[in-house]
Amino acid sequence: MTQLETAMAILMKTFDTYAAADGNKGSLSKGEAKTMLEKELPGLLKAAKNQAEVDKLLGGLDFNGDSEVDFSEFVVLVAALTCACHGRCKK
Ligand SMILES: [Ca+2]
Ligand SMILES: [Ca+2]
Repeated sequence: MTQLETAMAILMKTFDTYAAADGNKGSLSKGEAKTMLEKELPGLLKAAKNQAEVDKLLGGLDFNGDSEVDFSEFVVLVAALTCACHGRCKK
């Protein structure tokens, strides 16, 4: 596989790993999303100063407001973070 294909496979595997915790593999519940952030994006959580900001971050993930984070919502988060990081790295 190419590097990009590998990156895509890792994204899918990461989502599936955390989404399966409550038996519903199709989406991340709030709790699963929080665990995923703690384990996979600790730097992002550290940047959030308090619980309210963490909640806002988790709420912001759920674009369609169904209280679950599905794969497309997860990918949008990763893409947004990647863009932010890419912009910062270029400067
Ligand atoms: Ca789930
Ligand atoms: Ca959702």
